[in-house]
Amino acid sequence: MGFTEKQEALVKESWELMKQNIPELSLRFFTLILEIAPAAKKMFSFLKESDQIPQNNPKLKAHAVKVFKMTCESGIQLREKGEVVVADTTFKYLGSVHLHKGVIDPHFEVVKEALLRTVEEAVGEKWSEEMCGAWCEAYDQLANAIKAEMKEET
Ligand code: HEM
Ligand code: ISQ
Repeated sequence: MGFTEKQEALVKESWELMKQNIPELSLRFFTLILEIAPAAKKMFSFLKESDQIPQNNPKLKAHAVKVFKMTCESGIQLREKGEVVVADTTFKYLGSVHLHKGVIDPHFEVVKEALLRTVEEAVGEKWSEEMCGAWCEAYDQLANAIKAEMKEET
């Protein structure tokens, strides 16, 4: 299924709103992931020293932002090129990182749920079924590309 101009506009619009509140949203995103799947804790290096989610960890923030940004970009690429392409990294690398951290397919649903909830909270009353569908589609395509590389390496 292609990504429509409307879907691209919705993803871009919400990302513009989200950008104004990056530190809080990245923390919220990460907190939601661990709330949905507490067992995911041990995979993240940011949490090695303690059980508490670090409130001001630059690496955590940078990674979380990257996930939002990549999902948003994925929507744009889907519209422009009909497929997902990534900038400044490769799916091979991403597949490899996730595989070696012990990520498995069902985890992608956890991150998806957390991502959608973070966007929903961030945009407030602008949230709609259509906006949800747009992020959902962009995320699924991105996740599928990473999952495919993970299988390739096993
Ligand atoms: C690392 C993106 C899904 C767990 C990363 C990195 C990126 C990223 C960009 C940093 C790689 C690096 O430069 O080192 C994404 C995207 C996803 C996704 C775009 C989905 C479309 C997941 C899922 C999990 C997960 C489902 C499992 C809960 C991790 C872990 C790391 C990581 C544990 C290593 C963090 C660390 O300790 O340094 N991810 N990820 N990711 N991701 Fe994901
Ligand atoms: C890495 N991969 C997926 C989601 C993430 C959220 C916060 C920090 C790092 C992440």
